[in-house]
Amino acid sequence: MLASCSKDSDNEWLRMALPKSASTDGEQLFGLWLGAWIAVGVTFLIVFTLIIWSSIRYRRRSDDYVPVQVRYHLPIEMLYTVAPVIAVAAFFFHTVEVQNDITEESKNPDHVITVVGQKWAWTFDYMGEDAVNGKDVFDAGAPDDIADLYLPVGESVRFELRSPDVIHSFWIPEFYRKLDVVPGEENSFEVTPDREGTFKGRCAELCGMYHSRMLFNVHVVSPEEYDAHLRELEADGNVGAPMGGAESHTIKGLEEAEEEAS
Ligand SMILES: [Cu+2]
Repeated sequence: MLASCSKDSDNEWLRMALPKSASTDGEQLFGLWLGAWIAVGVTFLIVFTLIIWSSIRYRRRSDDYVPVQVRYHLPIEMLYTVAPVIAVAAFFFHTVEVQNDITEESKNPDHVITVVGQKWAWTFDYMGEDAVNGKDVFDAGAPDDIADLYLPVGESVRFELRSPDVIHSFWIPEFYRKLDVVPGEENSFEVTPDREGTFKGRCAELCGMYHSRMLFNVHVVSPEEYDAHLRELEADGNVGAPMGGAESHTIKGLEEAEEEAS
């Protein structure tokens, strides 16, 4: 509660702990989130009021008085069987509706970025139309030097998720989206960032010893800055399409730590 008073918190509590959205899916996903909280709140109030009311109204008032014992009350039993089914059906309906909408992928997104999650860092490969002078460029992170993901504001991006080792999960909280990165599977999703800013990305699947170091920075910038960044990557020699930076597989002190642990 106190943390929510901080200037940085930006009234997060008003959004029920969600960060401020940075993608065009935000409104719809937030509607689902808020609707679920309202439904849960209303259900809680009704149930809690009934519990309090009935335990006061029908309490045992003296030692020689036993309240009326009710059993096999068909209407009540019907109610508490049918009501949860209706509630779950409503949640299910709205979830599927929003899910179908946001997981739909366009044939030609403005950008396609291959995201490689490997123990314990991320690599971002900018390919296809984003190639600089015909060459794909990339940004490979390492646990002690996390990668930067650049995205142009207002343009659609498809992330193609790849893992050479174990299951990771690609999560950018401000996009309200995360998806598992599964070895051998080709998971993908699309977003259109709608607000410039710098955000934190994380791995959301406990993937091993240095899972907590699997961070990355997300920079949503103007299309001009985006192009400039890709040219910078090319100038720095980050050219080609590696399936993960080789240095990401080795961590200083890892072998010693593993020996110690075994
Ligand atoms: Cu991971």
